[in-house]
Amino acid sequence: MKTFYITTPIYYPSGKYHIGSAYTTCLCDSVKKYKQLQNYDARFLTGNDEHGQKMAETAKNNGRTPQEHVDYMAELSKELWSTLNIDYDDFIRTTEDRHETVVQEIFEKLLANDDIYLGEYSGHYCVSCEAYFTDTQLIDDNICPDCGRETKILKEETYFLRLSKYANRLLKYIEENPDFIVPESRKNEVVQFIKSGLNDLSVSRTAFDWGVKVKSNPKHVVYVWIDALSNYITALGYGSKNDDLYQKYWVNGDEVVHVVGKDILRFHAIYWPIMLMALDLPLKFKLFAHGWYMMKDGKMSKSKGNVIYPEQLVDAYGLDAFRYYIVRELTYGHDGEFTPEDYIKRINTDLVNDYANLVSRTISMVNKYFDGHVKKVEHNHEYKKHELDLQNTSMSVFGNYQEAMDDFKMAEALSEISALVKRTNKLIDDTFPWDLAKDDSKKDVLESVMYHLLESIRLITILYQPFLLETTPKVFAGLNVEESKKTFGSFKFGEKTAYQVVKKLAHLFPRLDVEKESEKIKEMMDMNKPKEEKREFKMKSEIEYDDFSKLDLVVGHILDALAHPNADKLLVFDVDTGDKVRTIVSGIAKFYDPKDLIDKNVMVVANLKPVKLRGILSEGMILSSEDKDGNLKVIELNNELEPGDKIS
Ligand code: ME8
Repeated sequence: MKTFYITTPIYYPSGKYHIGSAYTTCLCDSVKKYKQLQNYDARFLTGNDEHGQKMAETAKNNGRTPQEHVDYMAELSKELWSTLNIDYDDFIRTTEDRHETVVQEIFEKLLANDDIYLGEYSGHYCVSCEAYFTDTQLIDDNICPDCGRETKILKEETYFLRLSKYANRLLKYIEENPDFIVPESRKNEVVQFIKSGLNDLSVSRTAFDWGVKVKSNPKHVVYVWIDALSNYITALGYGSKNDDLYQKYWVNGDEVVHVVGKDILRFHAIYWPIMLMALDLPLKFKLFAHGWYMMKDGKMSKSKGNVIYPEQLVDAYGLDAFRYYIVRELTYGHDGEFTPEDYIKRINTDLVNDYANLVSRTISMVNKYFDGHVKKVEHNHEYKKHELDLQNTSMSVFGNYQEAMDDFKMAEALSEISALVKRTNKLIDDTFPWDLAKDDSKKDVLESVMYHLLESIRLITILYQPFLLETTPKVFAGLNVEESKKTFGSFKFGEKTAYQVVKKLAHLFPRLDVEKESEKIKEMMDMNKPKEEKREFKMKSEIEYDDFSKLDLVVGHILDALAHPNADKLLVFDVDTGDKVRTIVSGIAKFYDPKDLIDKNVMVVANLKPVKLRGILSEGMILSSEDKDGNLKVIELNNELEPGDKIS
């Protein structure tokens, strides 16, 4: 038996998973089921990526320790996958011993081979934004492009992974293995990136400790990517006492596929292969990078109130509708848009009108005309050409479907099945069974037509198995199809020679009212909007009153305000602070028309060391507040206050 190993990315369990994560997971699960139908020994891995500073912060904001948080989220994730009937074989968590000990070994091995070395990361750091910026991003050589504050050069000891050493080998590998990264456009993106020059990658941190400690230097923790990417082999037992699965599915395996979103392409297409090369491990995998589900107003985000959770859709419209829609709507490698209308229309068109309708019409005709029983009849009649056409369509659909599935083109594979459903429905329009039924001499013809409908439904249902997990068993049961006739091997007209259908078919899909149901989905999305969003911010360390009293805060009166002549983000103010009129430069141009601030009383830090911002000396700072989306608003003071009044 050939082996097949498929993986999702390991998800960051920072919050509930939305339909984006569900997309990748459902896609992988459907591919696994498809491969099983092709008689592969298929293994499917998913899991959670539980380390890192952000995870520790999220835990803190939720009043939990990091471990409590990731434990809780692992349970939630597993519950979701169970709701979606995901048949994974293993669920890896990066905080598990089986993973952490091997990551430590991997790190030490790379260190011993000099593929990892200790160095220093130095860059412009903005303390307020907690981020490094490159020279080209900075304003005036040292000003943070985001908040307009001064950055400082920060040096941090860190380990680096040598990427450049392997660049040519990787390029050669990509060239020699044209299917390594698909779609082609993504491959080109990767090749270009490598050719533009690879900088060594920082792979450890000392600023936080929620991660795998470097064994030989425990003040460092392994930074996310070496930790995360290794999951694909640690889950198979690589580096442990029992590495049978690793040997079977990786080293001696036939096919390995990592399915990832476009945003993490580079990590999988460059860092991961280089890690494997450096470890001298076989580079077995193929990479499929998919696009994103977007919303009408851009990315899904809780605060926008445009998030929809898989559980809500499954609850309202059933599992199969969700699993069908989610892999049907994104076309190969591209982004797609989720809209409530499309969701309902897609179910109505493909599943209710075409498939369910075909099945229920056929079963009721077979009951009405043949008391539920028909058999294969060899009969040359006037409608033979339609039947032959249907037979031919089914075989070409089968070929196209497999080709599409092999290339991860789920939407294409499903539209191939839809084409066969439509062609089968057309046989009814071509042959007018209700007329044939009126003529006793046409009984054979009618039976042949009914038989063709049933055989075609059987074939369609075989192809739907990886997607419609609840519906296909119902349809097979309705047609009394035996196990051996549900396989790809039995995909051929005439393989099942007689049918005895049930009197009444179990309920498949209800027809939906597009307007009413779309509204319902919109309401669900609205409900997901946080009622009163808790602000997440990191509290700085406590200060003494003396620290605070070092600030000279005074009332300033804005006399004039202009755009900075050399910087789009900055405004230049003349501010009367009692002692004198100061020039103050502030990074709030994006949020104000300068003239609207003239004559306002504002809060000024008067004893801030003057700094030149794009050629203009700024003698103080005007205080602003920042909302959760990063919008700045100047703190305006009562107009009865006088310039120079002290604030404390
Ligand atoms: O990146 N539509 O985790 P993650 C489709 N831990 N896919 C989406 C999506 C959307 N709207 N939003 C996110 C990580 N994704 C790392 C992976 S693997 C060794 C480490 C996809 O939870 C995204 O593209 O941020 C990515 O493939 C996956 O969800 C996990 O994202």
